[in-house]
Amino acid sequence: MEQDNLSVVLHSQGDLRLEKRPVPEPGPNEVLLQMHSVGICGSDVHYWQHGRIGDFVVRKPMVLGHEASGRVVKVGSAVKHLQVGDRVAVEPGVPRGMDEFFKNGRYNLSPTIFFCATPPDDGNLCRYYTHSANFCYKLPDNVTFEEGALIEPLSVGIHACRRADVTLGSTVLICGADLFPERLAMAKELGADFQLTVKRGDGPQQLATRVENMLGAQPHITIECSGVESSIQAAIYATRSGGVVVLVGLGSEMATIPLINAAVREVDIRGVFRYCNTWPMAITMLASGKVNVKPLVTHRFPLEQAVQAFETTRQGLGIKVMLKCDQNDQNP
Ligand code: 572
Ligand code: ZN
Repeated sequence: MEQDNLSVVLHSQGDLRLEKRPVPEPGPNEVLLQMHSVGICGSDVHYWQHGRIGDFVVRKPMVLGHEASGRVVKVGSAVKHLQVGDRVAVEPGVPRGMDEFFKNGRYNLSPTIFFCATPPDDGNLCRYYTHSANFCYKLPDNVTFEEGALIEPLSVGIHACRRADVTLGSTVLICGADLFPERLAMAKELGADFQLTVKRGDGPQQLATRVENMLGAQPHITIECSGVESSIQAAIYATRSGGVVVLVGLGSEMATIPLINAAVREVDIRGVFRYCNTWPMAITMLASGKVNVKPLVTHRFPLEQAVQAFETTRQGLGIKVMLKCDQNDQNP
């Protein structure tokens, strides 16, 4: 095995380095992965630019990356369901303890969860990475490594839909792609039926009316992905009485929102924290061909050009920037 474990390491705010680290040994319940494709997330760029997200501060060097797929190159002694050569998608959040959240199936809420590239936990933007085998999912032959990496952001969408009780026939408003024409065009290409660009000066109630006029009725559900206060306000006003608003985008700690309007119309406001139990469904969705995430990848860079890739993401160019970690296989 090649011994170079080139890794993308954030030392402190603004100090992103490519450095060689030792190849790790898998523990009994772990697998060693040769990483193949790792997407850059907004949070990776945020840690690079600001050195923190809320209370999570980069205090020691941390490997970035949590949207990942790779190939099993070594299995721990107790691993039963994976073999050397298997292609897998990595679920980056691994619960550490059997607390009440773990026991009731909502392990994403466990306060002690390990999560790739959330300080102090290292991510997987590197050539070789060890991970809990239970949180590595074998990919079918017709699902590419890049689709495997995109299961992570897809999981955020699946979990948001579950939290909102989206079902057949639901009318859903998604707030968040509206200020970037390229993103809006992609949303349309991938299945959005209507789109609305927010105009400067549009108040939240006016926006809600524009949404209703466009759809012919108010949406049952709103998935708010921007975290912007005015967008959360519009989300509440726009949602049909008895409906649900889920908050995916996280903005500032405090927000002024029309809480009484929501209360008297029985509009439920629900939080979303990452995801849990989504990888098996995501794999089924991709393998069936019913969900197409491939067009989301607009840029690819070899791992050696990680800093350029991060700069591309920072500038908001394209949609998903993918890093290609395997020198011998740069395919999708
Ligand atoms: O793909 C998972 C993910 N989660 C994000 C951001 C980007 N990608 N979160 C936003 C930040 N929070 S946090 O609670 N935190 C830093 C742990 O503020 C987690 C979810
Ligand atoms: Zn992310």
